[in-house]
Amino acid sequence: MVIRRPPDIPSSEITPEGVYVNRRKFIAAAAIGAAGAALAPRALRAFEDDVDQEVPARFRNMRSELDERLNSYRDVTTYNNFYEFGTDKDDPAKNSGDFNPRPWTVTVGGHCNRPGEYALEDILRPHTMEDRVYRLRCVEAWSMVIPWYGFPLADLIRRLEPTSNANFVMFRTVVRPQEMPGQRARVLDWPYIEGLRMDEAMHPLTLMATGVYGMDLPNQNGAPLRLIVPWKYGFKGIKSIDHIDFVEEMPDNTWKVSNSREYGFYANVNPNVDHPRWSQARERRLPSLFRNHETLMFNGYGEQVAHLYSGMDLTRWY
Ligand SMILES: Nc1nc2c(c(=O)[nH]1)N[C@H]1C(S)=C(S)[C@@H](COP(=O)(O)O)O[C@H]1N2
Ligand SMILES: [Mo]
Repeated sequence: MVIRRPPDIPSSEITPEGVYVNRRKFIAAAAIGAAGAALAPRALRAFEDDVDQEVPARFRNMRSELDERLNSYRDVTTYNNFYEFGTDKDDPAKNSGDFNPRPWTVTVGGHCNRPGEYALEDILRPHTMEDRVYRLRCVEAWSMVIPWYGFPLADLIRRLEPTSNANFVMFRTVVRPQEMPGQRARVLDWPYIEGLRMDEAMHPLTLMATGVYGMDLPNQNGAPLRLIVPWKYGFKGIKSIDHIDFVEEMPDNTWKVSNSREYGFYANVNPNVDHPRWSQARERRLPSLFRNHETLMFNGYGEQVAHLYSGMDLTRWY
């Protein structure tokens, strides 16, 4: 079922390289034209000669609910934010080869009836995996359309039986400086942490992702388990989760701790509230270099989620 290539085997040993690279170049040229290809951002261009992963056929004609085309597997897996592996967009793909997402344990704690240490398999086993095409809108004003693979966080939370004191859920990324070279520097406070209000966590759009394009998550995308909250800026989507805690008070989150003037807890995508240093009105849909898309309120998911914030001043709760 899983077609992912192990990170330690050079791709050239598995894929008929010439065939695939040529096909991909042809597709890219047909889609955006030679001039467009020449303008691809550096981090995407750097992998031009790398071999892409062949993706399952069901993705060939898949579009988002707004009829957007999907970003390529290569875009999704070579242009990343994952500061545990470095701060450049191509660092996570380049520097995550030594990261070992198996075996994996998730420690659950706080206000719930089922705390404990769960093997990843026990977390995943009862759940039915599905494809979910979501826009990912980074606070840095770029975006992609990505077919995640996973299950609703709500289903896991129900199994863990939070008590009435659980107002928020808090997540932590694993700490492994040996395998995560970015953690040897103090760029951020490690571990990376994130949180959701319980109603946000229980919302049916909120996903625990284990894969992308129907295959296991590559390390650079947060293997083996990461959060996706599609109406919020990308930084809420914490990667490589090894702790889940049910808490009473609003928890800290890494980017807010790092700079609370620029980043808040809610981080709802909002074209009307600018970042202090740049506008959030438009976004650059990769691989474009230009802000060629209008940013949509709640990243286009307003009909489903606006009610969660009725009566809240979103310029204050950014
Ligand atoms: N642990 C951890 N999770 C993280 C980050 C990070 O640096 N560390 N970066 C976040 C940011 S800013 C974004 S935009 C998304 C990017 O996810 P992707 O690389 O899978 O597209 O991951 C988020 N999750
Ligand atoms: Mo981001």
